[in-house]
Amino acid sequence: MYHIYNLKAETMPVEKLRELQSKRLADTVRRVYDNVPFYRKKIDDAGISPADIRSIEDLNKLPFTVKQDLRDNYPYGLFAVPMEEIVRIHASSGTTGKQTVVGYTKNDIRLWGEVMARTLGAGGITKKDIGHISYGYGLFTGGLGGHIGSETIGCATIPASTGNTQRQVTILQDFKPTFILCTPSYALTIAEYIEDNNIPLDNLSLKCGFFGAEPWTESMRAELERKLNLKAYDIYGLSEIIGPGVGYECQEQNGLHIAEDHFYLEIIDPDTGKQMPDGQPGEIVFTCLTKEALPLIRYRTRDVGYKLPGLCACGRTCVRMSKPSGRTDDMLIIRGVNVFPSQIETVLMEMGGLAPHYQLVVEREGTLDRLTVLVELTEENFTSEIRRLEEINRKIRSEIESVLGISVKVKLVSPKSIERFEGKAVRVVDKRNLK
Ligand code: DLL
Repeated sequence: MYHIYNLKAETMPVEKLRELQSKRLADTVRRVYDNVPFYRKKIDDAGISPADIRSIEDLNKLPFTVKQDLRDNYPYGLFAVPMEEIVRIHASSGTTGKQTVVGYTKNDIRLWGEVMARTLGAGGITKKDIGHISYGYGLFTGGLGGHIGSETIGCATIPASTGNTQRQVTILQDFKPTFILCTPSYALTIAEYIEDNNIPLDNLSLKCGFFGAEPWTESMRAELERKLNLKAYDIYGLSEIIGPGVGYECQEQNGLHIAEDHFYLEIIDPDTGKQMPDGQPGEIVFTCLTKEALPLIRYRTRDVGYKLPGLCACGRTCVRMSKPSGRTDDMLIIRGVNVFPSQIETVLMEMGGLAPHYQLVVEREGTLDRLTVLVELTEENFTSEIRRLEEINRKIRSEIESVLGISVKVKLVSPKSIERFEGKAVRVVDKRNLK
């Protein structure tokens, strides 16, 4: 049996859903036009008026919003309500420039609780469960987002936050949480600690984990499920839209259901802005249909994914999206070839016998880009025998080269030498200084 937190909303007939989205879109556009000078100007410049937006089909008449727009209006310029209505501020720090600042009204916080409760509910969580939240608490939305979902369902909620893996593992053993939330890379660190300290998996009571905030592959899922003896669900979201809770997997583990009564999904060709057909990858774009404080219109996420065709066996009617394969700005262009770190992760994990820790270093030699893949050996295959090491190196190189179609350098490093991350992992070190 599939567990569904909000049966009415999540299984609404598609026609009714479109009606609801249409009404909500028209309301939102009117609201941003009246309250956000930036949107008023953008809509005027596009030669349209809020009255032209009557149905969700009219969405493509509206201009896109990009991250730079948030920066240009830093910190509060895109808020659609007066500051006295704001009850929470979060921010996400990108790799460049100022933080992206986001705000929530009381209703937005309630909405966050609702969509995060749907997310956890989709993994079968009920109020009888105990939740261990190991995303960072703070300006990052992971910790408090997971927290509010768990409390909204009525679970006993442990605000463990990140760090101090030994203490995390003690809590896992003693407090007996039945589900955990953290980044997939931190889940691996926890799994590694458990393995290194010979802690029997029977000491843990975890049924499932909700992993997200960074891209991860199906092979990583298999690894986490095996090492932690749980079901690993992908969860997706971004601060600008609400935080975690935008997309979530159900027990089918086949695509992320989008809470599209609140966040409307489009997949576009990043060059032309045109809609991509189902199944074809492109840039993920969201429109907030009910947010009060920061209702972004056609926000270009720079994440890459595609819509899955057809309905899911679980009965939810909302659209499903693929696991995001990466960000357009994480995508490396090496000698003209597009490379996502996730492609390399898949190769390494499918080869077996390698630690799931890796890093990509990009350098420029003269006019040529060189990609070096640092791969961590496990204790089992760590050896001083040069011939054996060369053999492993050659095998990894040829696998990666056949998938990417470009030559790469592979550097084997000793076990545990690649940095471990408590939050989002840093997979790419780009030393090219492109700007
Ligand atoms: O990472 C919100 C979040 C917290 C999602 C906890 C899931 C769990 P930001 O810090 O604003 O918000 O970063 C958003 O992270 O645009 C993606 O590039 C990436 N991302 C988030 N979830 C996934 C995922 C949070 N499941 C950015 N798969 C997004 C791949 C993800 N990338």
